[in-house]
Amino acid sequence: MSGTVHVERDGNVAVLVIDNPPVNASSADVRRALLDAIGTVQSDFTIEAAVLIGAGNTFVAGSDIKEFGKPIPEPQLPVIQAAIRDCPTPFIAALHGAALGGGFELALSCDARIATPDVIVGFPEVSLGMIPGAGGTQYLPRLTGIPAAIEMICSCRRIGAKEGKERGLIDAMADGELRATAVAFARGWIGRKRPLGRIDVPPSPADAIDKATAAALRAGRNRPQVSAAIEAVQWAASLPFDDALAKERTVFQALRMSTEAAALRHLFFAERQAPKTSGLDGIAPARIARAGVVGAGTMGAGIAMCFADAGIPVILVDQDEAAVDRGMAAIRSFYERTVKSGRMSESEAASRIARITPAENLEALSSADLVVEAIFEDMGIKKDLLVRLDGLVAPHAILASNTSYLNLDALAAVTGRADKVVGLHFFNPAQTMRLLEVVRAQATSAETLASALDVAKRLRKLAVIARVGEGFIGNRIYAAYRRQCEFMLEEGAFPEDIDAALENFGFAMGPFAVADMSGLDTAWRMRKRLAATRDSHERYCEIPDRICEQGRLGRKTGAGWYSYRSGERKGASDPAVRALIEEASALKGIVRRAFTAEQICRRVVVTMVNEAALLLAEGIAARPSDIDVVLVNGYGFPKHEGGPLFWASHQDRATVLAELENLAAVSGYGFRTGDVAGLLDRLQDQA
Ligand code: T1G
Repeated sequence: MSGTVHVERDGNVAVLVIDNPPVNASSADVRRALLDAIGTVQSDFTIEAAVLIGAGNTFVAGSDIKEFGKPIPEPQLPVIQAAIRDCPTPFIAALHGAALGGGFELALSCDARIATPDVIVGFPEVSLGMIPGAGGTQYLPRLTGIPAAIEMICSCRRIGAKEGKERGLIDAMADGELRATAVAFARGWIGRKRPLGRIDVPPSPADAIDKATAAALRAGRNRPQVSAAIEAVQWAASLPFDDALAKERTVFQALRMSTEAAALRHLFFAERQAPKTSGLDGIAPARIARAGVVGAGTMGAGIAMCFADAGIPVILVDQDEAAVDRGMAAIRSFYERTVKSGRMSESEAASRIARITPAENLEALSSADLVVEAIFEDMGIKKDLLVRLDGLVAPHAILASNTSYLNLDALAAVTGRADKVVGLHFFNPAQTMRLLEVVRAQATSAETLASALDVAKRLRKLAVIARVGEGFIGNRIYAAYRRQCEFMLEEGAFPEDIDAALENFGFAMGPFAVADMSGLDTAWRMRKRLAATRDSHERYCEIPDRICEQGRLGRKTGAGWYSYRSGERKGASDPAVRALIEEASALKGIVRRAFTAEQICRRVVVTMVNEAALLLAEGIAARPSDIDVVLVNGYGFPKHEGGPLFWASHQDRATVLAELENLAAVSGYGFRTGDVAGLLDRLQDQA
C-alpha cells in the first residue's frame, strides 16, 4: 500500500491531508510523508496551528495490517507521534468515518480532536492478536479511567461520536463541513499544547478495576493479548508515561509476531476476499427493495429478521395461521430480549417488527424482488414450492433457497428462471450468525450472483461463495469430521472425551454437544435417506442410529449423547451411552484404545484439511482461505488458530501427511484422499 500526505494552507492553519485509499492506513509511505509534513509545520512560523484530516470518507483506519508479519519499515508510528508532541504548533485531529487502532492513537497524540457525527473510534488490536502499540493503552485511561479503558481495548468495541464526546475522547463535534469547522476550531488552539501524556489517570476503585479485568478475561477467553492489554493499561497509573509507552511497544512487537496474530490477520483479509469472484466486474446488482421468506420456522423467522434489521421490508409466509403466528411470536420475543439487554431501543425494535408482514398465502409475494425459501428440507416439497413461486412472483424476482445440502441445480431446473435461482444458506440463528454461504448453481447468472452478494453485504453477512455439492463447504466438512468423531467412538473414545478435547483446542462447543443442541433427528433422517445408496463396503458407524432408535434425539428429548436435567443446557455423561458404545465396538470386534486430546484434535483437523483439498479440487470452494472463513464463522473452529488450512500451513508437513495416511487406513474402504500435499504447497506459496 502506498500513500501520501498533502500539505495545504488555510491562512495561518496548515491542513495535512492523509491520502492512502481505500482506508488511509498509515503505511510506511504515509508515515514518511507525515514526518516531512510535520517538519514543514515546525519550520514555517506563519503556520500557527495544524489540522490532520483523512482524504475520502475516512480518517486513518489503522496502521497497515499487511506490515505486521515482518520488520516494520521506519519511521514507525511512535516517531510521528513524538514529532507532533515536540512541535510547538498545536495539532488538531479532524475525524470522520473510522479512526481505529494506530489511526486513533495518531489522533490521541494530537492536542485535541473534532469529529463528525458518523465517526467510529476504537482499538481493534486485541481482535488481531495484539495490543495497541502506539500509546493507546496509555492515552485512553487518562481520558476514561482504567476500568473503561480495559473494557474498550479488550472488547475492541467501536465507539460512536456521542459516547466518544461523553467520554472525552472527542473534544468537539463538527456539525458543518468537517475541514472548515476543524480549521476554525484549530484557530482556537493557537498558542496551546495539550499532550495527553501529561494528564494524570483519574483514580478508580480497585474493585471496579477487578470487575473490568474479570469481565474482559472472560469475554476474551483468557487469550494472551487480553491479559497483556489489561496489564499495559494499568501501567498508565503505575509508571511514568515514556516508560509505559516503551513497555507497551515491546509487548506489541512481540505479540504481532505470534502465530495467533498471524492467524487473525489471515482471517481479516480472508473475510474480505471471500465475497470476491471473477466475472462480476461491471455487473450491477438488482436493487432488492422488498423481500419475501417462505417458512416461518426458526430459520425463516431468523432470515426475516435479517432483512428487517437491514431496513428491507419483508413478507413472511407460511401455509397456516398458527405457523405464521408462531414465527411472529418468536420474532417479537427475540426483539424484546434485545431491548431488555439494552442493545436496542424499544422504538427501534418496533420499527423492525413493523417491517415484517406476516401472510398465509404465497400470492402475498407477488411484489417481492427476492424470495428466500426456508421450508422443510425435502427435495419434493421444495420443488413443488419453487414451481408455485415461479408462477406467481414478478418476472425479475430472484428465487433463493436456504437449503443446507440439497442439490440446487435440481431445484433450479423445475423453474423457468434457473438463471435467477441462487442458494442463500444462512446459519442458525440466522439473525445473529454472520456467515452466509452464497451458492452458485450451474445456471445462476452473474447478475443474480452479484445481487445475492449485494444483499449479503446489506444484511451485514460474511458471504462465502460455494458451488453445488452435497453440503456445500461447511456441512460437507462438518459431515466428514463428524464421521471421524463417530469412528473414534468405536475405537475407544467417548463423546465427552472428544468434546472436551475440541473445546480445549478452542472450539466453541464439541460436535456431540452441538448435535444434542440442534437435535439428532435431522442427521438421522439424512442417514436414512442416504442408506439406500450407501456402499455396503464402506465403514459405517451405527452408534448414532442406535442412540436415535432409543428416542434420544438430543436436548429437546432430555437425552441424546448426554442426558439433560430439565432446564439444564449442559449435558451429563450417561453410562447408558457409554455401554451402548462399548457394545458397538465389541460387535465389530474392535479392541478399544485410549485417545489423547491431541490425537483427537489432530485427527479432526487433518480430516477437515483432507475434505478441503477435495472441495477445492472439485471447485466447490474458490480458495483455501474461504474454507477457513466458513469453519471459523459457522462451525466454531477457534479463531485464534486461523481455520483448518491456516493451522495446516503451520504444521510439520511430513507429520500431517503421515496422519492423513493413517486416517485413510483406519477409515477403510470408501475413504477419499485429497491432494493434501498439493494443498500444503499452495498454502506455503501464499504464506
Ligand atoms: N491495513 C491494511 N488494509 C486494510 C486495513 C488496514 N488497517 N483496513 C482495511 N484494509 C483494506 C481491506 O483489506 C480492504 O482491502 C479495503 O481496505 C477495504 O476494507 C499500532 C497495531 C475501516 C471499518 O483493524 O475495520 O493500528 O479487500 O472492506 O467495510 O496500535 O476496513 O479492498 O483489497 O473492510 O468499508 C487497526 C481494520 C490496525 C481496522 C472499513 N485497524 N479495518 O470497512 O472496508 S492495528 C483496524 C476495518 C493498529 C496500532 C495497531 C474496516 C473499516 P481489499 P473493508 P469497509
